Amino acid sequence: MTRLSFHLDGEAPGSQARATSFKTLHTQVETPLFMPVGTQATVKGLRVEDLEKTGANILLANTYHLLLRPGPEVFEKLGGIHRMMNWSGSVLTDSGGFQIFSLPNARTMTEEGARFKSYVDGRSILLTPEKSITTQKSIGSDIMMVLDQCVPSTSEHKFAKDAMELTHRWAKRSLAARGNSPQSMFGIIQGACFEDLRKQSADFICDLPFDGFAIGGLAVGESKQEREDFTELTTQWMPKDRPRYLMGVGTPIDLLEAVHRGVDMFDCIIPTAYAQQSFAFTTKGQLRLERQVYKFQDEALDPACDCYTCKNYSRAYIHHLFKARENLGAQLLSIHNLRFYDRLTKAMRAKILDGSFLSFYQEQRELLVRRDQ
Ligand code: PRF
Ligand code: ZN
Repeated sequence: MTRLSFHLDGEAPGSQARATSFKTLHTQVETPLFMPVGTQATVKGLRVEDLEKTGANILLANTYHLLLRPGPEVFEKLGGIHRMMNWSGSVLTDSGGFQIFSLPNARTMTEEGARFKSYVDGRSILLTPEKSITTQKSIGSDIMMVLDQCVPSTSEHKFAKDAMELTHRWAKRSLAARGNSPQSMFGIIQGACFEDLRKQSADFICDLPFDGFAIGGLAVGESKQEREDFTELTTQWMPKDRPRYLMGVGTPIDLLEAVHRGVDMFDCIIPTAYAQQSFAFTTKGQLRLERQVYKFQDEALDPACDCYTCKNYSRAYIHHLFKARENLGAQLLSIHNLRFYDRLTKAMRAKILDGSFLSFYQEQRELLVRRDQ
């Protein structure tokens, strides 16, 4: 059934954490896995060479943005996103469901799809489940996501239920639109912060022949505790024999908590977006390089890190770049942060496989939330 040759490599005693592996059209993937966000078919400021060195395996690109510009015809003409961006790893395309939800301007949702105005040229666009999938086929991603309706976590029951039911009907239409494409497709569970809806959605979506399953509609306004509780609730209703992906999450501590609750895959703008604001994640907590304390510090961001930035540059130099408003500062921090996320997920995998994940989890829970004073 699945196009991914999925394998469950190990489970952690005393935890829901798992190590899994599967194969996309381009790569062999091992989880836990973090996918850097390359919305516009580029991870901001990084060359593919830099990205490869961070250990990234799958990049996330956005159907919504790429549909509006450059458009599916360009991907078709140039032989798909991998060739166009010179990326030999895998690509997962998000469907546009989340972008529609976050649109500042008015959009109208109907049974048919979502209608909105293009931010590129003001044209009115109707994004249907079928249109999202045909666009993802043109882009040529390894993993396609179904079009869903994400609602705020604070939504009322009736509103969340209607959105969830629409998401279910759209999931079926997305599957039908896949045809015999060799690209994989993941379903998305919605249901906001209601236990009955999450259960209904997990049952409905996980009953369909998807290659993997995502938890959507979290990290959209609920507390950290709620997010963790709903993650744990939802994973228990998901099949063990396919990948589980928590969309749009999160900080290093969020990843640790979600892996402990049975999640395999993540994407988030945090490592690259925080880099723009001078934040670096390290094995000893978070640093904010803009701060004066770094002015004379000749050491690496994280002496335990093997990234290009840590091997070649001091905290003092990066501090200077931020003070001088030079782009290189954020680029160097993006490289470091992505390498940090990659090393964290690989460390979790090693600990799951050698049976020591639970003690690693307890130790890292303290370390990951520290900040520079
Ligand atoms: N749906 C889709 N993409 C997403 C989300 C969702 O619910 C989220 C929620 N955190 C992030 N990205 N399609
Ligand atoms: Zn580093």
